[in-house]
Amino acid sequence: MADTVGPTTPIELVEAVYARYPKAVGDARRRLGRPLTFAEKVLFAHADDPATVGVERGVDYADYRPDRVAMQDATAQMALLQFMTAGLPTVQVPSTVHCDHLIQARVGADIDLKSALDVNSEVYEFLRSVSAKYGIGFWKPGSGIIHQVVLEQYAFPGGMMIGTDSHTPNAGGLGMVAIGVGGADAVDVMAGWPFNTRVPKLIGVHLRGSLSGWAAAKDVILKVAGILTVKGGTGAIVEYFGDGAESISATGKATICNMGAEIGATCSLFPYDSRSAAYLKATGREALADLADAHAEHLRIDPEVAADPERYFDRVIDIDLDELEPHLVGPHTPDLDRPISDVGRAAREEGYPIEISYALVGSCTNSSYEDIGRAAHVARQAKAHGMKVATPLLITPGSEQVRATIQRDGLLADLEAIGATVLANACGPCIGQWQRDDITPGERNTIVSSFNRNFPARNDGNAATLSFIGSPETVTAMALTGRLDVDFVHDALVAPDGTSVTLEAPTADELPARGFDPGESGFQAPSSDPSSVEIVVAPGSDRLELLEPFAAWDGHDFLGMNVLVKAVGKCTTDHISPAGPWLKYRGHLTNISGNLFSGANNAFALDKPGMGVDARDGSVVPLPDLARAYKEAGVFWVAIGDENYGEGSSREHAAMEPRYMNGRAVIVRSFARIAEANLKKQGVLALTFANPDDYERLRVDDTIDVVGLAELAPGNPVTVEIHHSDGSTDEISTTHTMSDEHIAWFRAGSALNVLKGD
Ligand code: MIC
Ligand code: SF4
Repeated sequence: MADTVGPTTPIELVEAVYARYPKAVGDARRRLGRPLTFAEKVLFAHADDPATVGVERGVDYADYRPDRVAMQDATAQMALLQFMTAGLPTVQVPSTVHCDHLIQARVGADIDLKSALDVNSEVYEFLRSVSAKYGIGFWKPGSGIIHQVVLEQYAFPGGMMIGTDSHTPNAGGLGMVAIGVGGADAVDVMAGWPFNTRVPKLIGVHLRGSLSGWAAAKDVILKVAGILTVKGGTGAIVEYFGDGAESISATGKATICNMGAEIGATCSLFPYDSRSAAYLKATGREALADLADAHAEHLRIDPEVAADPERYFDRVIDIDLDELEPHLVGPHTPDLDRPISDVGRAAREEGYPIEISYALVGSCTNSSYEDIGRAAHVARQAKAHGMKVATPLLITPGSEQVRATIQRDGLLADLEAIGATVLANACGPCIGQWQRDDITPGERNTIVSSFNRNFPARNDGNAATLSFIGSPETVTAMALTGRLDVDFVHDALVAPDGTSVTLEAPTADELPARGFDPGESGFQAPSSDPSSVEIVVAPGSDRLELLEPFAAWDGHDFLGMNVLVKAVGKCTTDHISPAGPWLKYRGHLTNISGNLFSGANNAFALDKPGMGVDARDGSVVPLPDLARAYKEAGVFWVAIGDENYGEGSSREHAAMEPRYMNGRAVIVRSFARIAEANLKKQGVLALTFANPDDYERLRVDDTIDVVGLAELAPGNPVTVEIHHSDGSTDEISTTHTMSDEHIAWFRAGSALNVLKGD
């Protein structure tokens, strides 16, 4: 397999995929007896067996064969530590590792990258050598953020991939079904097993009209997030169609698909069109564009479905792009959506700090040539009037190719001329790798970014920072005003000489007229002599630790468990296993478990996030310490969650840590898709209250029995007995989504144990 892992997807791989389409699409039409959406065509073309694959949306589990696997450095460590224990000589599907998350943003690109190479050398060397040995392509630090590199090099219309990052769906902008997964799912596929997931529901978004003025691709997804909310896309593929789609560039489409993660969607998808072809050609993939043209009928929705979408989709949303205004979402959640014209009013009413302390442009979501071009157009207008930013503006290019090109074409200079600072091609401030020293911890302040997530503490580790999200041009304009309450679209700004300046709506080339400058290539091919590659995990390292298998289930019900935490409200993966300073322990299960639930708001100790009550003596202690104390005492525990538990990231640490610390069940009102899948993979019971009000029954000093485990079966409820300290007991019913295969994982201790045949 190693010979197919190069710096781009080989045309032969795409030819082989397209060759499967006529039969698979024929099978699908015959079995479903109706025309198809584009997503259905891609799914059938990648079904392990299109003739028998499950078809009932939201019910059946199905096996798919993705064309590629992509992993980023923060999640790849755990994925590859698991893969290593499987004992295989090489990966079975073309796979790549991208070093992007571990680079800290402090001073600027060059210095920050050098310091990252130094600080993370042990981890980079581990990832490099594992990649070299097992036939995996390796993208060095500085080459860019995984999703941009994938879009530029690997994504292709009608393909399917999985990636160990929740924003993997970015590749949907080029017509790929690209799904974010935990590392254990990636391990299955790399080991040659199919990717098993629930047949997704289908939400259709009908785009009419065309994007113009200040409205950007970002505003489409902010609007959709406002409509669907953070859980509205759970278990569904969001498929865009309609004439409006073609008014959006390929990179703009990628922005929309990227942020589909924020509404819980399995992935999002655009059809192949002339804008996709233009992007493929501009990124050196002319032959691929020609091939896609030749198969175009399979790479879009059937016309009958587009004409009568309500009949075929589970839900349809209509958006008229002609009427779309620029939006800003936040704080603290990506679905709190307002048009710019309404932000000032809301800020005053809600008491948000009006002055903006930082503005940030870039990330995997919004750092394309066009994005930076539109932001630079705003900057040029300001410069012409002698204006500078009123608030510091940080720019994170998404890839080395974009950085080299925007530098060559003077766009970075335009932004620097108004005072912007350029950071390394990496995640940086988007993932809490931002060393800010302008505020004190706990200080309430407002930031605006063109990123995708705005959970508390996400960017700077400070839960009191109010983070808002908009398009790159919106963020740049807001950096100029420095305030939340200036409607830069309709109102004039004041230049230093007192003249008033009305900003023109930004325009920019979608693709560089002189072609992309590839910059410094960051790709390293796997070794041609794998046996010579040695993988080093130093004993005693605090960054890397080889994995011990989790113990198999002993056949007994779980009795007398404590309630470690009862999470109130949002409990995202950033609450369960925060990133930022903890990113350095992503390859060391013991050490990273020191952050378990440290951001969670616990009903039993609400004064401060991350605190818990020791059921044995009533003392209030940090949750990670409590979990460890229970583990050391041999006590099993459960975690209780509210709606959309585990929303956000794909990090499987949020499931491995509870498992490692003796958590045996997580019982919630509802799960986010990846979080639930990750728990099942690690052998934790992922249970949902049959009656959501039962959440209220849990008290701090309860003990919990989960009974009838010997009869665990697909579709059967699981009984949970809640024993209160007053001697009373509540017996409640919970549901689960375990298939026979998932139950086998639970019995074996984890999915990995099954893979290894333990
Ligand atoms: C994120 O945006 O939260 C991350 C960091 O990219 C995560 C992955 C991780 O936690 O390593 C994601 O989105 O999956
Ligand atoms: Fe990196 Fe942020 Fe994108 Fe996650 S969302 S991949 S942290 S840039």
